[in-house]
Amino acid sequence: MRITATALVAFLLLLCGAPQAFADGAMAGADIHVAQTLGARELTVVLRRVDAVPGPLRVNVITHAGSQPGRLSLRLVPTGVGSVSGPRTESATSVELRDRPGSHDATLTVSLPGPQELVIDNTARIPFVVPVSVLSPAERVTYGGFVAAGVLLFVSLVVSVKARRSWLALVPGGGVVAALAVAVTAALLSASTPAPPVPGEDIDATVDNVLDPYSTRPQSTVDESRPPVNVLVSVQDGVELTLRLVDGASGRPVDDLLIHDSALAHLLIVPPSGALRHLHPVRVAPGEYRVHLDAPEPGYHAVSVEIARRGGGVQLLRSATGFTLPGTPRPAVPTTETVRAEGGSPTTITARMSEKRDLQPWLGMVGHLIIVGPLPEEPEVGRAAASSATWSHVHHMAPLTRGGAGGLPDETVAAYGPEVSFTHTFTSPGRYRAWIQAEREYSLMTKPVEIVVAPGKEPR
Ligand SMILES: [Cu+2]
Repeated sequence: MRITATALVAFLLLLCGAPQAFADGAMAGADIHVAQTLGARELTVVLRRVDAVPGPLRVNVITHAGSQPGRLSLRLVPTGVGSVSGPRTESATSVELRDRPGSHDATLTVSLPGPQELVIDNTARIPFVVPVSVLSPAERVTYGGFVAAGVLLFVSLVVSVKARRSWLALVPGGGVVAALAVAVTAALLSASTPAPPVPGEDIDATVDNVLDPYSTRPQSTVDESRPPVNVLVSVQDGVELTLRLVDGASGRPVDDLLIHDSALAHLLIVPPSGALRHLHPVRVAPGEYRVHLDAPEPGYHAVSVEIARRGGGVQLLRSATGFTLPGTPRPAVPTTETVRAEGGSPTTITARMSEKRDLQPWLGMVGHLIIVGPLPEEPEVGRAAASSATWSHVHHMAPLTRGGAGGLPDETVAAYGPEVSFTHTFTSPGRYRAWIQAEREYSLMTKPVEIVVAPGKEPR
């Protein structure tokens, strides 16, 4: 009897502690953060992890300072074709955006796993994949072990009550201990075994924004190289910018973008004044992205788009043409600070962006640094940027740490900074223009900096 009682206590203790042990393996999926410049609003849409299908998909829409209040419609459309079957039910809701910046919650229903699109305001279409929850072999053994231990525990209780010889209870009691040992070992191992492949991933190769952006799934299936992308820029009515991403080899629309650094596409526009615009165009159709330009400047604009293709790594595309809006260009905005650096060796650039630790993560990072240069002698910053040799996007040195549930902290966490620092190696001497970006009180701050790079040793 003593053995069974001890086993019972051990079993209960382990059962309580167990989910923690295999959380990494079993709970496939994490949150997806997507920045969207929708109309005049800059939104961050957070898709929370889906735990069960059919089940709820919680969505947070985070607005920023000065964002227009109003209603936003959300629609979840399953887009998968092929092996995933079931009723293809759309789910729709709307969210009322308040005057004050912050998070707004909505809940949609996922009817079946596989590729989906979240359609916002009938315009922006965010592709992502809800994985079918699959147990890894280690998790299967864990569950099996606990079930076996439970059954044997019951058997040993019955035996010890009914049987005349008490030593008979030792047989199932020993089984309980063995089953528990197997279950616990498997639970401990499951944290280090790779997650199983996500069924449905192969259904539609054009989307891979699985609700698990930090997964350690083997990359061997996606390491084929991708040809470069051409970005075609056009402007309608002087305010609506359309980007067409075209595959350099096939000429077809590029629709295999991954969400990287919390966006499908990071658009950087340098206008004549040099006041950088960092926007996140919405996907309106395969390979087609659109963004609204708020208070556009006249003159020539240099354009760059940062994307990540499935299996193709991050590409910083530069538009060969840029775009020009009619009118007389504004004079350049002076930079507030000049930093000196030496070519060929790593330079650390630090900026104080607040008085206290109240910076909020933006695009999954505390700070962003965009560098353009070396700039030729040219009064219009846009034209100078277009003919400069390098454009770079650098992140704050310390990455954000993941929370207990595996997700990154979102913008509601104002606990970082006040300093942001970046390390970059300049390859050529000359004058660069850089912009340091950080978020505070739901407002994006952009600090223009001049960097003067002296000739140094050649980088190896
Ligand atoms: Cu961006």
